[in-house]
Amino acid sequence: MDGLGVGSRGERVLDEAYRIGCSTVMAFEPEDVFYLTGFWGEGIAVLNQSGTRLIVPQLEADRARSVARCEVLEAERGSSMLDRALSLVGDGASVCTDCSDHSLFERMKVRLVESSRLRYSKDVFYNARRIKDGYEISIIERASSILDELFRVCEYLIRAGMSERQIQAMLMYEAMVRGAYPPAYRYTLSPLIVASGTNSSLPHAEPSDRVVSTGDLITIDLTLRYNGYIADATRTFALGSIDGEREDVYYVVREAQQRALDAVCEGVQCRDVDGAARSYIEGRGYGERFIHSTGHGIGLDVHEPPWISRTSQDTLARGMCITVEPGIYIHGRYGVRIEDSVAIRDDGRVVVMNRYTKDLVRL
Ligand SMILES: [Mn+2]
Repeated sequence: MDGLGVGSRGERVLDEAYRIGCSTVMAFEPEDVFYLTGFWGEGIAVLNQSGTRLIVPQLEADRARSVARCEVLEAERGSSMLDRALSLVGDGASVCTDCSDHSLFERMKVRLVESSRLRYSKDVFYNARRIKDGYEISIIERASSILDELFRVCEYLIRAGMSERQIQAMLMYEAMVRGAYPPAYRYTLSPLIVASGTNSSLPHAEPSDRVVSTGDLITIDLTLRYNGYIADATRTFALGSIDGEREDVYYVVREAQQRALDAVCEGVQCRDVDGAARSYIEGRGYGERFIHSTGHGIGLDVHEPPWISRTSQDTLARGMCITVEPGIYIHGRYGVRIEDSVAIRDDGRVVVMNRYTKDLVRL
């Protein structure tokens, strides 16, 4: 990470903290620690107007010092790390933290001197992180181009007779040699979604031993991390020739996805981007089968604000990176989803970061 960027990211977080009356920030979540320091690992970052300090256990100290763009302090793992972090908090400070561990939060409260206040706020971090700087966008663009390469790999890799698990394993190999990592998303066990045939009717299917065969739709949802940042894209392939019904649904989703992409622009309400996809799908009679929102922000989390949903109160702005991913899921039979990651660059230009074709590709 570039030092300048990390510095201004800290300023963004501190500005958000001031807005809720806090002058010190304590970060525990790896995404937020990374955002503030450039170090991804076990540690606590403390930020106030005198700068950022990172407290790490001894085993991480060398690694932290080699990458972190701030002062690194060592403490014994556990409560002495917390004590060290709290010792950096001045008397009478108002502290906000992303710590969602209740017992840790209570311990902090007890140990802070009486004149200090502690409050939980994940929004301080999310609000800062929702606007990416040029460096962050360039990383996500590079990550997106790796996903495009992997879709090209699918063209020669996927053959009738392979299991979803085999396809996942081979794609993960291809991803990891290109520098991409599993996203460590907690709500799915597997790093990728490879959903074939009936499994493709489940938006978050886990890869199984199901063997792919001619006539299947195969949804490949690639959510991978690269230099800390997430890229997210989905293509639905056909294995051999598929029936007319499946092909029609494919092109309904494709048109809906294009309409939502066309709606993306700074100043636009996120719910209107959702509406562009949803109203088209509803008009084609599949409204009940579009069972999730149109997209979400991406960055250091797989899903983060802004939310591209029917009820979203968010407005698109320069620096945002989002996904656009409508889908149609016919219960117990098949499903189609097409997803691109999109950036609104700091000059206002909308860039669809995935370039891989959205024509129906027959493998
Ligand atoms: Mn997504």
